[in-house]
Amino acid sequence: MTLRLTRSSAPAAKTGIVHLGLGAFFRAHGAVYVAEAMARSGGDWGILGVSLQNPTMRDALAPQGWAYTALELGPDGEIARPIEVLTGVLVAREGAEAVLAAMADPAVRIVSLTVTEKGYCHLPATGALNVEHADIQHDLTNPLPVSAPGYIVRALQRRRQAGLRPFTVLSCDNLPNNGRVVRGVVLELARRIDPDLADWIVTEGRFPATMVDRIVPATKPEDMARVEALIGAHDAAPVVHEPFRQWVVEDDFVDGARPDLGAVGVRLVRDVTPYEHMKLRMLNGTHSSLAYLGYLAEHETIADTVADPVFATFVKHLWHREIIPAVTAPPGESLAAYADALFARYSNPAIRHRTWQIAMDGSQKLPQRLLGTLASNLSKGIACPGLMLAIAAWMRYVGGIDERGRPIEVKDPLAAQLRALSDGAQTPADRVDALLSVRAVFPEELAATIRPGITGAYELLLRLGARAAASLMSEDK
Ligand code: CS2
Repeated sequence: MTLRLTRSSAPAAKTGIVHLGLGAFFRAHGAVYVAEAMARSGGDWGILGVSLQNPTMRDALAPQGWAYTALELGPDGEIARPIEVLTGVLVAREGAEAVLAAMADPAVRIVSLTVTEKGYCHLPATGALNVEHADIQHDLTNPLPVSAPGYIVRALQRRRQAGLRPFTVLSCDNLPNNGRVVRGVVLELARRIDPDLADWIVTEGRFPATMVDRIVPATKPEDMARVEALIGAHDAAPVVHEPFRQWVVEDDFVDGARPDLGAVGVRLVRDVTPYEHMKLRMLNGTHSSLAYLGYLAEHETIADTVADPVFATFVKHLWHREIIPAVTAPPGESLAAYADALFARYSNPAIRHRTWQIAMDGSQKLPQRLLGTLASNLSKGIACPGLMLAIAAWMRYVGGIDERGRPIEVKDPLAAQLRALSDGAQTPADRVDALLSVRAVFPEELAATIRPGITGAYELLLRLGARAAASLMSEDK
């Protein structure tokens, strides 16, 4: 019988960070940086994880003393590293009081989050709090919250009442200006609960924006078997990731309190915007485009998709003709070199990142990944056939039937609405119109401008299929 992974020693550091949304990405990215920063420079920055929905992570990690393995998968080899930075995991649905108490602990100076785009309960098209959201409605009147913004507001309320300093709120999700988005939803919710609290957050609170990057596919059974073979023990919750990582953080923390992130390669800057534009538009924009088109063309992973010469050409054209013109390079970066590096990362055959996984939650991702680029180009008169095709592929995908007539399991908070709109339309053009009318995704003016282009791309997809349509788009004209 294989032994269970155990922690090498009791946690040395006390909890200084509470992390909301303890998924694979944060455990393979932020948690690793924080562990390294403490190993390098000390400090009490142990991380208490919070699972907002279900107990799976807590139950997997508890018997191993909160330790887990991060398995780096490079094209030419693998490295397994033990990560021992977690001090515990709480499950919010089982006990909101314990989570709020932890967030209100004076030793906690940072609350970080990876709750995915939809966890901010905002309207993706504008960034404003979605006050109609059922969780926000709940949190407005109930002191024990269910949403991430609700936890932050109620915990800040407790800290203010106790005469404590606020914690820094550190969003690590792929949102444009994630600091401003989380600040906006927190302030709006706080204002409706207690205007004085909102004023205090305005003056004392800090919400640095970040750009996070590392490809971390969902852990699969074969990854668990690989880890077990490598470390000689059973780890119930390992993470797998590519070698590359990047973290750019605005250096704006309450009282300057943070781990020594600069010592371990985190870039601390005054303004993260150029990095975040580059990453969201060049990486996440092409990731989503390849996910919808690749899925429809029956490619299981991103690596499989870019191994297909049609999509390799398509994605390169997308970068050079349609995305780079809409990106301002951060100081010292070459966008062409960044695109080449992305292509190499996507081609890493050891990383099995499913197109289906990336296709998830498209309604929350499209605005910052594709629509901003499109709007910027159209205002400059730059044609965008590739981006139009990617959006048309999303429309085809959320219709719920693949190119061979089989059902697609569409995961999206708007899945039911999108499906109903798609099913209710009589013609392909009506279907495009119906989907373009979803204001949470498409601003009115942009919808009107892109309507002819998207309709053409959608009809092309129906006629030729994703692969041939992508091939046509990439022909040199
Ligand atoms: C991906 C991202 O799942 C997705 O939507 O595009 O998770 C991507 O892998 C990361 O942002 C890379 O840093």
